[in-house]
Amino acid sequence: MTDPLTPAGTPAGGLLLPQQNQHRNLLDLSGLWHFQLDPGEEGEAQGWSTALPAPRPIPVPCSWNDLYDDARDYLGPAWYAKDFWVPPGWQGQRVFLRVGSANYAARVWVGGALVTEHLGGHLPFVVEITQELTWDRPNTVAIRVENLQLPGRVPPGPGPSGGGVAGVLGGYPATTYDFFPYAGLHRAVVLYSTPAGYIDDVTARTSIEGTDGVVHVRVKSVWHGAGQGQGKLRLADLEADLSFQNGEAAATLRVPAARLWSPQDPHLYPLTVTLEEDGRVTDAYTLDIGLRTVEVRGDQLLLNGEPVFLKGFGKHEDFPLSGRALNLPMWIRDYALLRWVGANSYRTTHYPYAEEAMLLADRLGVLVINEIPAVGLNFEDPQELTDARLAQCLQQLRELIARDKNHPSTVLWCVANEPMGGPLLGTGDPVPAAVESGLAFFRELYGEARRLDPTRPVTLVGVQGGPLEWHGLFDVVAINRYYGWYTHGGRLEEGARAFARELDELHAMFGKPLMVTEFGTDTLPGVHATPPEMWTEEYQSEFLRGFLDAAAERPFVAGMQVWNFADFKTGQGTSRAAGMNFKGVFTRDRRPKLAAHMLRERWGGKGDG
Ligand code: BDP
Repeated sequence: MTDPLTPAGTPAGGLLLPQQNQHRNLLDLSGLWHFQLDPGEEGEAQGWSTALPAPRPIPVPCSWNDLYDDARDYLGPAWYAKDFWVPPGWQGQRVFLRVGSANYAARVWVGGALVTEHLGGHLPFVVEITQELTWDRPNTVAIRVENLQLPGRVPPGPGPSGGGVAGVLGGYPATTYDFFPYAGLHRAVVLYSTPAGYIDDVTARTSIEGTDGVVHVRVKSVWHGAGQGQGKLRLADLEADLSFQNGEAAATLRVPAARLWSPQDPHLYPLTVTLEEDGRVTDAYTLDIGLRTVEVRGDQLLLNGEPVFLKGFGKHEDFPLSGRALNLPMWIRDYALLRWVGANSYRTTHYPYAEEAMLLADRLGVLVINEIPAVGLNFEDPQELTDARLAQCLQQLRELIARDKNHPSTVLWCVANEPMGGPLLGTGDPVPAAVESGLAFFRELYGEARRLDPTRPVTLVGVQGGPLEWHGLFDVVAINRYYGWYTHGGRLEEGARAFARELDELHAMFGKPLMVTEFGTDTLPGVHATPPEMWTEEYQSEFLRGFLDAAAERPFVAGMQVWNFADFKTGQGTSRAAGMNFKGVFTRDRRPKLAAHMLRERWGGKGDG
């Protein structure tokens, strides 16, 4: 019998965030690396994996695009290299290299030997490098990263049918999505060590029985011996024994009078897993978990059994100079502003965000819709492209769930943003063959998400005027709507009425909770008009107000997320002034527009930011 907690097809090893404790070590290789563009694709043949011939300095993590003029629109291969010593105290342990995010395709060499490859720009990958290391001189790590927009990738490059919203908008560099194709090593590259037998993965699932919080924990370990062994789980003053068979063990803890995790009280319990040999602890791993449940009942979304409403935004990992890379000052400021404006949620549009962002969301009580990078899918493209994209989507979904399954803040998985199956925005009917192809594709993704994680609802975000059939497969209906902007321009009231009408139609059609995961208007800061005109601060504010009013009268609407939290960089094109999407309610440097003040009043924002 297949255990649903350890399904086939998950990444070979676990993706636990590395940590330092008395049994394991951690060395962050962030800092200055050597960097070289490789437009002639000669690096592999020329042995750049051992030394770069003409390197320039680059920080890791960082996108390469905003740093050097010739790198701005460059998407081909580029090389990163760094020398490092392994601390002598690590000898006798197993040593791993973990890359937090290499966008999009990566090949990694240690000491000139190719050790791993990875596809997909926003999820970590790990390789053991114990055998490749030297201890008496520095080691060299070289990583080749490229971000070509190829049609078989996810997100796809433009296929024969063009693609996505950006395909309609045009733009340079050509993408199928409406954000800048930042590239490079976007998160930390770390070395970590473990004992020979180590904890490889932990899955903690929580439920509520009366006032008890129940935590079911499954642990995967890698043993140097026969795959048997002992261990323990600890949570507060509770303890349970783990007895491993073939490297796996499970136990359940029951927390009486549990303090449940919620945005109002984001209480976390530290859960510690240990391995033991002859009564001696040989490895330990601690993670903070939240006791909470999420479920869909009828047309309601429930957190801990009570209806919950998501107020918030779609966002981007986007900031000048650092591009899409982990930028902790940005995250700390963004969480402060989410609180200031009274939001309790965001969606990781349109790719998984940094692990640090997820940890902060757990700690601060922010509800996250966690999305794979499936943006710009077009089901009018040939089936072989669809098949290649499905394989990539499945891999990224597995990696995302492996990485983020223990975060209480993740309340929904999202498997795609605005897939297309024909004309957009009501300009024509969906194409039946594309709709069919999408149905098969999404049935598979939905099934995989539920198989890997039966504890969270799953959604798909639909585009205005796109096929509605696909929503029927999912637990929550999520839609992006721009009545009053891309349609009904300049006519706010008419737009809000069309929006309200569609909400009622979708509710009648599906009877499921409905979320509006994008609505917004481009808004130039400092530009005003009364009566409101498109692109002004008044227009944005009134547009958002109209949508919020319509949703407030409809109890089946479980969330309203404004597009976007902040202005962000896009490619260049006629509808993106200065290469920017201006739909932020904050500017790119996080100053509030009029709409931010309106939202704060409406959402009861607290604090001084
Ligand atoms: C939606 C997309 C989003 C775009 C937004 C817009 O999901 O990525 O940035 O429209 O046009 O279609 O601003």
